[in-house]
Amino acid sequence: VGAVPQVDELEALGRAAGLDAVGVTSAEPFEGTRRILEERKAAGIGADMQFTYRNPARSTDPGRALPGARSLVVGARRYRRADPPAPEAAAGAVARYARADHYGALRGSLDTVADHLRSGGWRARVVCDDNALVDREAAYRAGIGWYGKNANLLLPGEGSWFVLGSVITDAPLEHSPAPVVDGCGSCTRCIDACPTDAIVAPGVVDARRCLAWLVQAAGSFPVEHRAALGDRIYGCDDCQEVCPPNRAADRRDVPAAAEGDEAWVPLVELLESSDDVLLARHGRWYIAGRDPRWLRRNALVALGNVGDPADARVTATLDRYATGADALLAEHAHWARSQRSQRSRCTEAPDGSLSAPRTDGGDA
Ligand code: B12
Ligand code: SF4
Ligand code: SF4
Repeated sequence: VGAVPQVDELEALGRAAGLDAVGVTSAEPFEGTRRILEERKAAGIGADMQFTYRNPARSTDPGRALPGARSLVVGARRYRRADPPAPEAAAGAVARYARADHYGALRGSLDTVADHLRSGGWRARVVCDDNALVDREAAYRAGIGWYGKNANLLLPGEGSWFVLGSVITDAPLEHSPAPVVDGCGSCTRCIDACPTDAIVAPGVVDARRCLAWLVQAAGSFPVEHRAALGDRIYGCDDCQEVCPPNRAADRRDVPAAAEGDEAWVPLVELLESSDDVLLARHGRWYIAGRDPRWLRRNALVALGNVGDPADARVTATLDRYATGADALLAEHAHWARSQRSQRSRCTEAPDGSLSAPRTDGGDA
């Protein structure tokens, strides 16, 4: 093998390939994270998620992903872009990280670093949103950011709109300085803003209540969280939208939306599309069992929450599902119809917001 690459050189290479931050840490197992994963799994907080929860001993040991691993070169890539205009028809909202293939872009950047290491005779493997490694902990150890109370990793002065990944290598690289110190202070905005109270302690998300998991999970959407889903069909950004470091970064500079950014999906159209069309359009997303039925389920709930009560196409679509052969989707369509008719009984306030009609007969 050649000389051990300089960290500056790898960082410059990574940045030129589109990374916004680069750090290096050792490939020692993440013992504390393994214990946390096991504890949360035992407490039920991990729901029935697989991913890194499937085998905590594996997902916290870089040496299992690349035998002989000595270092991790960790990269962060920004995914925040401006919102494209909302369509007129009832539309399902897509979280920012899922509007384009940001993981693919990050992998591409990390591949450049991995190729450079390989060209010097070292071994290198890229992992990013992979079951093989817990990405946030790698980034924390590499000094890229701190753990926010919403569990996301925040970059100093930049916030959390970043996807994270690593190059695991057997090169004995010099490590970055110590992890970044906490930047949340006394703020609790994310905890207060979570629509389902899923942040059960600072840095601890209960997946059983987190909308970002519930839209991905198979099965019935829990009735108690359906109204909170609002117009979302994939992902949830509330605990990041309210975050002051993100807001400060957003005020400074937000790149324009890119061609093809998929921030909205017309709901009736989604519900009228075939499996093939849905998988061709949204197959990049994590959909349990790659079964578009779960996307339809989300769309039915969203249509109940935001579909125009006077729109005949919405009515026809909900009726078709409510009387269809799929009992689970029929139940969601029934819920959506009743949610929609409750909303149509609401009165419109002068500021345009909807409020429920008074039922208490009071005059205060
Ligand atoms: C499973 C998973 C989920 C699950 C569970 C999320 C979770 N909090 O664990 C669900 C489906 C809910 C989810 C949602 C989202 N996810 Co996700 N997800 C993952 C995945 C596959 C594994 C995460 C994991 O192992 N969690 C296990 C637990 C143990 O980790 P943790 O919550 O981070 O726990 C740490 C903290 O608690 C901290 N800690 C310990 N003690 C204390 C004490 C205090 C006070 C604090 C503050 C912290 C702290 O240490 C723990 C262990 O390291 C990773 C990809 C990967 N391979 O790593 C992406 C990943 C974490 N997700 C990501 C994203 C973008 C999201 C969403 C923003 C997407 C969206 N808009 O809908 C949401 C955010 C929800 C949230 N608030 O966390 C990014 C995060 C990027 C970032 N900057 O942090 C990742 C890293 C994907 C990637 N490669 O970029 N995700
Ligand atoms: S992603 Fe949404 S539901 Fe999950 S913790 Fe954040 S605000 Fe709560
Ligand atoms: S909203 Fe406040 S507490 Fe939550 S992650 Fe952001 S800075 Fe930290």
